[in-house]
Amino acid sequence: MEASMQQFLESGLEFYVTIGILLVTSILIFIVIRTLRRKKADTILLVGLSGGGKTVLFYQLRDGSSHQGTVTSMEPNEDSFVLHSESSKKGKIKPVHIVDLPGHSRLRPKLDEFLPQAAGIVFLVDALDFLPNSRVTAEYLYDVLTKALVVKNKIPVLIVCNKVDKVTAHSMDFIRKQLEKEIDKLRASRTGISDADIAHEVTLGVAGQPFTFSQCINKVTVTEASAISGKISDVEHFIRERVMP
Ligand SMILES: Nc1nc2c(ncn2[C@@H]2O[C@H](COP(=O)(O)OP(=O)(O)OP(=O)(O)O)[C@@H](O)[C@H]2O)c(=O)[nH]1
Ligand SMILES: [Mg+2]
Repeated sequence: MEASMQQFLESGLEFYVTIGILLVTSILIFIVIRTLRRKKADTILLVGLSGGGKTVLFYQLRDGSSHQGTVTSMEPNEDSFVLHSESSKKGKIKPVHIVDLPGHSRLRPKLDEFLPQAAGIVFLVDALDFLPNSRVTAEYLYDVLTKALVVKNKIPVLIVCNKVDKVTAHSMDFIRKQLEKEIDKLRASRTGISDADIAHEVTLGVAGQPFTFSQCINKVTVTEASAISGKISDVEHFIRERVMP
C-alpha cells in the first residue's frame, strides 16, 4: 500500500517537473525569437527648422558635395549608404540609414514614423539666423527631447550649429546657453498649463535648477559645422559612434 502511494507521488512529481521544464524552455525560446526579430536601431534622423541645412548636410554626408540651391523639402529624403568620408572602406563597413526630415511645421509629425528605428538625432540650428528664431528652435527641440521614445530609448541628440563658414554666425556656446534658457522658460510655462497632463508628459531637467542639456537622461551634445563647405567631421563621428560598422 505504502509502496504504491510512493509510486503515485513520484509519478506526480515527475509530471510537474516535466511541465516545469517544458514551460521554462518555451519561455526561453519565445525570448530568443523576440530578441532576434527586433531590428536593431540603425537610423540617423536629421531634424530642425526649415532652412537649417539638413538637405545640404544629407548630400554632403552621402556624396561629399553640397548640391547647391536646395529648395525647402516637402518629403523625407532617405537613403542607406556608406559615408562619403569612409568610401575607401566600402564593402567592408555597414552602411547607415539617414533620413532628412522636412522642417516645415506641418510635416514635423513625420518624425514619429522614424523614431522607433532612430539610433541618433542630429538637430540642425541655423547659427546665422539664430536670434529671431531662438524661441521656435527651442520649442522644436523641447518637443524632440520630451518625445516618449527619445527618453525611453535614450536616443542621443547632437545639436549642430550650422553655417559657421559665415563670420556673422553665432558661436555654439552662445547658442547652447540661449537654447537652455529658452527651454527653461518653456518648461515652466508648459508645466504650469495643466497639472493633470504632467503625469503623461516627460519633464525635462531637475526641478528647482536652471535647465542644462547635461541634465537630460539621453546624451545631448552641441557642436558646430558648415554643411556647405564640408566641415562636418563631428557629425560623421557622431553617426559612426551610433551605427557601428
Ligand atoms: N552659408 C551656409 N549656408 C548653408 C549651409 N548649409 C545650408 N545652407 C543654405 O541654407 C539654405 C537651406 O538649406 P537646406 O539644406 O535646404 O535646409 P533644410 O534644413 O533642408 O530646410 P527644409 O527642407 O525646408 O526643412 C540653402 O540656401 C543652403 O544653401 C552652410 O553650412 N553654410
Ligand atoms: Mg530640406
